[in-house]
Amino acid sequence: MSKTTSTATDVLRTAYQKSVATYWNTERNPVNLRLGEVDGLYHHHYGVGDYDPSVLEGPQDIRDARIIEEMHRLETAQAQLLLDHLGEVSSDDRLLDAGSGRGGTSFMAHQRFGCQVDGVSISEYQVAFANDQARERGVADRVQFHFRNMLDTGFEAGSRQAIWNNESTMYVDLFELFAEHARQLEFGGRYVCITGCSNDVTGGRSKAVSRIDEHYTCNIHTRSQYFKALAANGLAPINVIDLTPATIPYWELRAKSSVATGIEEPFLTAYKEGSFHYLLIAADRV
Ligand code: GPP
Ligand code: MG
Repeated sequence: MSKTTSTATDVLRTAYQKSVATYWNTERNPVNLRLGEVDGLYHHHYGVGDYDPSVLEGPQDIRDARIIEEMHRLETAQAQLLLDHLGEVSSDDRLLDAGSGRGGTSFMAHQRFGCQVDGVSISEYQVAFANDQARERGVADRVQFHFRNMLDTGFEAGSRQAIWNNESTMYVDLFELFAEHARQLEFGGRYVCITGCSNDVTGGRSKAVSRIDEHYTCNIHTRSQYFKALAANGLAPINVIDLTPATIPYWELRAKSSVATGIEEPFLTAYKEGSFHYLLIAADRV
C-alpha cells in the first residue's frame, strides 16, 4: 500500500471533481436509502430484469413497500450480473471497485468470492458510510473503502485480478481511467463495466441524454469512445451485452413508485428513441 491517508487537495484535483464530490456528499435520495434498508446493501446503479406486476396491486402502504423491494431486487440482480462477468475469482484475489458508492457491489463480491475488495470514491461521506457498513457486516478486514481518485488510486501496479466500474465511468476521461486500470491489473486480469452510453449512430447528444448529464453532473460518453479507450490501453473486450431491453422494466416500475426522482422520463425516452444504451463490457488485460 503506497498511500494510507489522502487529503481533499490530493484527491479532488479539479473544480469539476469538487462539484461531483459535493453531489455525492449531500445525496440522501430515498430511492437509494429506502432500497438499501431492505437488506443493508446500498446500491448506486439501476436494475435489470422483469418486475413482478403484482407489486402494483393492493393497498397503498403494502404497495409502496413491495415496489421498493422489487426495485431493490432488480438492482441487486444488476450487480450479480456484473459479478458473473468477473470470471474465476479466488479468496486470495484483490479486486478494485472504482467509484464504490455506499459499497453494495463490493460487499456482494466479497460474499460471493471471499476475496479482498478495495473501493474508491471521491465522496468522503460515501467512504465513511461504506466503511461503517463493512464494520457492521464484520468484513472490515477484507472490504475497505478509500477516499481516493479512481484516476490515480495509489495501489500497486499489477496488484489486481479484477476491476469494475458499476455506473461510474461517466465522471471521468476514459483514456485516463483505462490507463490507470491497465496499470493496476495483472496480465490476464478482468475489467468489467456497466454503463449508460450515447449512440454514435443517432448523431449528437440527444436532449434526453443531456438531461441525464445535467441531473447527475456527469458527461455520458459515446459507445465508440469505450472501445477506443479500451484498445488504446491493452484491454481486449471478451463480452459486450446490450442491457437496454433488460433495464427498461426497472425504469417503468421506478416511474410508478413513490421514490421517483424525475429522471425516469429522460431515461425511458433516451432508451426508447435509441439515443442511449445500457451496456455491459468485459475485457481482459493483455
Ligand atoms: C448512480 O445511481 C447513477 C449515476 C452514477 C449516474 C449516471 C448513470 C448512467 C447510467 C448515465 P444512483 O442510484 O445514485 O442514482 P439515483 O439516485 O437516480 O437512483
Ligand atoms: Mg439509485
